[in-house]
Amino acid sequence: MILHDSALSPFSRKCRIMIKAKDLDVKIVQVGKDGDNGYAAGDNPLGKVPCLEREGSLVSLFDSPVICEYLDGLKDPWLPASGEGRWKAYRAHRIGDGLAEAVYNRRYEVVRDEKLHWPDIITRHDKAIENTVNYLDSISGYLPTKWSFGSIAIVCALDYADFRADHINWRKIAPKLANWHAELKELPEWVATNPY
Ligand SMILES: N[C@@H](CCC(=O)N[C@@H](CS)C(=O)NCC(=O)O)C(=O)O
Repeated sequence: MILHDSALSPFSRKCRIMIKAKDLDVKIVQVGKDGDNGYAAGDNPLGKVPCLEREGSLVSLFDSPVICEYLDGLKDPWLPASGEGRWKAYRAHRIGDGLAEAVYNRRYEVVRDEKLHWPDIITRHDKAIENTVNYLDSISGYLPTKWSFGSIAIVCALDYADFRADHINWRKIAPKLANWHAELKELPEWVATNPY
């Protein structure tokens, strides 16, 4: 299998953490931009990374939550098979991805020529980032201090916020979350996949 990847992408990094933590046989290939088509991300018509190319005649998989669920099922699943725990894990993963999306969308607003900035939407993204970090702080006591289906997304989003939205200074808003994050930062997969 091949993961079409871009090192800075928080969505791709979730997959890299999982591949490493589970020691899966997946080749990770860095892809570049393909002009107006987005990334040259293998068989993904959306032109986005990550994209997982599977062997044989099987179709490629995207977006990242689908890839993560597929990879997770290959070995020692982190995602509970059923019950409330499964929904909690999806929810935590989605909170992480939503945070990364807010940072990503903000970034694409502010890299434009300043005359084209839309202040209301920048504020909207900033609010989403702040509110989500605040919320995560309030539940940080329940977050597992190891990799899980939820924690990979949250950690990748927080690191991406450090990189692209450092004006928010999320550790100041969320000191308990910062302590939680500091524990996961020690894990070898964090160190090996950190691109920033
Ligand atoms: N919902 C998608 C988001 C993926 C995404 O937005 N990837 C960005 C890189 S961080 C990308 O490929 N952007 C290229 C583009 O849209 O042109 C997922 O979870 O996989």
